[in-house]
Amino acid sequence: MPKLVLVIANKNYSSWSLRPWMALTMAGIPFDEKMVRFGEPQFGQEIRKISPAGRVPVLLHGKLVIWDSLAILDYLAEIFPGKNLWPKSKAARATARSVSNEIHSGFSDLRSACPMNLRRPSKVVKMSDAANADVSRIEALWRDCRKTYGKGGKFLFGKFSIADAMYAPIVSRFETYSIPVAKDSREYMANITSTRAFQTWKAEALGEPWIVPEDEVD
Ligand SMILES: N[C@@H](CCC(=O)N[C@@H](CS)C(=O)NCC(=O)O)C(=O)O
Repeated sequence: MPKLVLVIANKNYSSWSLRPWMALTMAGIPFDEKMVRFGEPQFGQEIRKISPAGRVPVLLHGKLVIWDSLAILDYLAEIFPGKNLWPKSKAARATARSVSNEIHSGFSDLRSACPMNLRRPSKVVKMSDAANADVSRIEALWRDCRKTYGKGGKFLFGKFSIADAMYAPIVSRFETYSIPVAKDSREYMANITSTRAFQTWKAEALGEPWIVPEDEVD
């Protein structure tokens, strides 16, 4: 099988890059990574040489170019069926896909109020009602998934799955913007942040010297 190459941007800011990186790392799938840096004048030109969509992440597999974080995760689930990146049972899988698509196409109020910035000292930010409604919905869906499918495991569907990878950037946002959440949400967040994968990503993010002013929220 050709080598997998994951093209990402700055670990401090690139929430969409974190998703496939986290899934690959949690599953122990070997891959190379290549970074195209935000805030550099040549970012657009560089990324367009790799993917016409002009965004990260991108997965390169031989001649195949796969862009979009969820498409990459789906492809990985297909080529590594033994890793069970989606939950095994049909009902759990359908729900995992629903919550993954919900974050993929939604929660824009929360996302724009709180851009991922792992380096940010944990501090409250003023949130709109719409952003607070996003937080409540996320907590409710985490709770439902864990209650229905997650018993006996630390993650939304028990074992780590694509759904957890999709929500890992949200976990980081809840932390860095000191968003008040319920005890069960905090427990789930700790289960994500205590993984070696998340800690490695975060340590590398904190070691990055580059500041992108438009992604910094006071
Ligand atoms: N739906 C895409 C969105 C990717 C995306 O928006 N990536 C951002 C960075 S995290 C990006 O490349 N932004 C560069 C730009 O807008 O020029 C995915 O899930 O991969």
